[in-house]
Amino acid sequence: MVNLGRHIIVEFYGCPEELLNEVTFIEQSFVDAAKYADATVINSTFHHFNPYGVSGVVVIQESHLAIHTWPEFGYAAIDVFTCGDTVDPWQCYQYLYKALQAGHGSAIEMGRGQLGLIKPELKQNGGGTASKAEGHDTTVEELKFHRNIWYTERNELIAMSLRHTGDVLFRDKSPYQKVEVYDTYAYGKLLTLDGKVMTTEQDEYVYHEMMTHPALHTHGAARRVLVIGGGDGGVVREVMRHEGVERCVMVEIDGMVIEASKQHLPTIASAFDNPKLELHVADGIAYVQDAPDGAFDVVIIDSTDPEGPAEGLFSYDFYRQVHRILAQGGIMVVQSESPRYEVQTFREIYACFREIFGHGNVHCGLMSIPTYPTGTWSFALVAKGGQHPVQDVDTERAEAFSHKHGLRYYNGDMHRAAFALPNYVKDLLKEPVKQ
Ligand code: SPD
Repeated sequence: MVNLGRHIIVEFYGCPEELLNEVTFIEQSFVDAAKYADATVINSTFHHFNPYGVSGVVVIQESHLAIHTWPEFGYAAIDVFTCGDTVDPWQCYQYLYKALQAGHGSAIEMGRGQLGLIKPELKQNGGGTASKAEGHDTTVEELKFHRNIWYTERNELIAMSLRHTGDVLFRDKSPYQKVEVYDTYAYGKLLTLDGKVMTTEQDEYVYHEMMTHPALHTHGAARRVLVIGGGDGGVVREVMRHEGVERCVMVEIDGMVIEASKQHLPTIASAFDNPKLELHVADGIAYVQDAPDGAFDVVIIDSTDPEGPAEGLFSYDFYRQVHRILAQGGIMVVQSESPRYEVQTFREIYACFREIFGHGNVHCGLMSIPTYPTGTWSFALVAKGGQHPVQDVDTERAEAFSHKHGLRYYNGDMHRAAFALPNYVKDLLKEPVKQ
């Protein structure tokens, strides 16, 4: 042996875009490639970057395999580095070439650590494994393989990551979006749509309680509730706690979200069998368009972010229709994004509501959701009839309700506190929106 290690720098072109964007697939392929070459896998760390790209490394007893992908270009940059002469990096190359379905691949090999140039005493080691070179006497049997795989949601400037087991509990593509469920270590099961966090078992209660109870308590006597979206069932579960509600209509465009949630998030999807629920797997925009004037006391819009299937739910025309189908004294609630993440969207949403419902009828509430980017998320409570969520609420009733149902976030104080806005949010809502 003339070198301590062998390093091959690999270029793969023409790989299928979907494969290069699947963090779990890439991680598994890399672990398998290492095993195929008879390497001993120590751990793996892989991140998916929403919307595009995977980065990761598999550390092996004999060094490492690493990758960064550009799915949109079908391109993967890979390097395989092995120490000693037990593992042939070209076997990893061959395995990965097939696994990633590369249309074209190229690689160069570099010998690393030329023995002729290094200290004579190290030369005696003849290369060997990393642990031997460092003088450790750890045996292969004592080493345990740890996977370190991360889901990441990000925009150009901000990212939020959750570590998960690496096993995908659910993955399918509906006509509308990609639906996935992962098992995260810190927040339990995670539902994502088109790669964005929708809900997790451990913090879902914040969102679902706040999307529901402030509106129903401000209204005080809602009998007819319409939920648009909300396919995981969390909002409907909360609506059903209100005994005065006689009819709850839910219109979700994507049946796959409902099915995945029933299967993997049963504590959230727990009210689908409630006889008061009228479930439509249909387009919410069309439903609202066809609904009669004044048909609902409360309308809750639990949508994804304003792109993909939810785009039409963030339009002036849609909210005009919602205004029409609300009874006088009715209330609309909308998840209104984050004042810290996609700030322009946040401001546009509120400007639109003010134009339709009138300035004094539009109220912004804040909630703390650790698994949504930045952790600060908002909901808009919009009244048709002048009710004020703080002045017109019976806080004692809200408090008793919270107690009775064992709620974990909403209570009388949180009802009022949610509408107390920091100055930076007040300023955002004051500024005219640039077109
Ligand atoms: N970026 C997250 C926006 C929240 C969308 N709704 C979540 C659905 C939970 N029922």
